[in-house]
Amino acid sequence: MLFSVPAWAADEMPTPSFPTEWQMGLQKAASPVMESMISFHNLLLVIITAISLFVLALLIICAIRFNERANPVPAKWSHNTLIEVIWTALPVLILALVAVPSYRLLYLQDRIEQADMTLKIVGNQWYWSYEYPDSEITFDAIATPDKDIKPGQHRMLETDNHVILPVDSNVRLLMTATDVIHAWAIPAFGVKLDNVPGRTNETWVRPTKLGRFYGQCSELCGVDHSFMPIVVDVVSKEAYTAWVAGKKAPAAPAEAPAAAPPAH
Ligand SMILES: [Cu+2]
Repeated sequence: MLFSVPAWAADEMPTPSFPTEWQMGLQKAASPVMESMISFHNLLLVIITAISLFVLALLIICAIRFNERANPVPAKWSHNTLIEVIWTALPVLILALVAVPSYRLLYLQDRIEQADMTLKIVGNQWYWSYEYPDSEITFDAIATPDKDIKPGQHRMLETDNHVILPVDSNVRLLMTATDVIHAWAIPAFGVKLDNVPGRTNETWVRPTKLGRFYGQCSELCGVDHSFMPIVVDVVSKEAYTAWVAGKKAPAAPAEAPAAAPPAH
């Protein structure tokens, strides 16, 4: 099977979410799930920072006020009902505070009721196969070897064929594998799910930004695990429809023969 890179998916696509040097925090969100993940992450960061500082303060107070020199005759009392109720109830409240958004996020990621389209993702040692069951499109995506990386491209992250998704559409993601467990992951989408042979896992994404998004196989799957990059081009709905039409009509001009396929 020969597939060309469509003209509008040429090398100059923007990358709204990409790791940068000295980056703090997570990649920029490009889906509602990732936005929720980032706000949950920020909430947790506040809570754990406050707890850590509080415990550190207690330790410092104990070390200064109650060391042998400062406090030669220690008090003998034990038990204090009020403080024991507080240090039991407060952690429970904090855990409840964390649990509510945590479960909400878990169920948000789980599945989408009203999907506009379906993308089936199959992990193989060591490349990805993609199927668009609604449009009967199937192709493989093979990592671009270092020698073929062009200026501006990203080593170990490029593939010969790209996943094309329409912007602002609910995409059901079905994941499976043919050999061992892989995991399809795009940080900007907040998607990371195991591709398990013999079963189908489901999640979803609603890409909210146009551009090119990168991911990698995230389950150690063998010797070429690190050579299973993922490239997703999020395009306008019109461009997506044109791409599907081009794939369906084998003789269409958009289906010009690809350049020499990478040696694999
Ligand atoms: Cu893999």
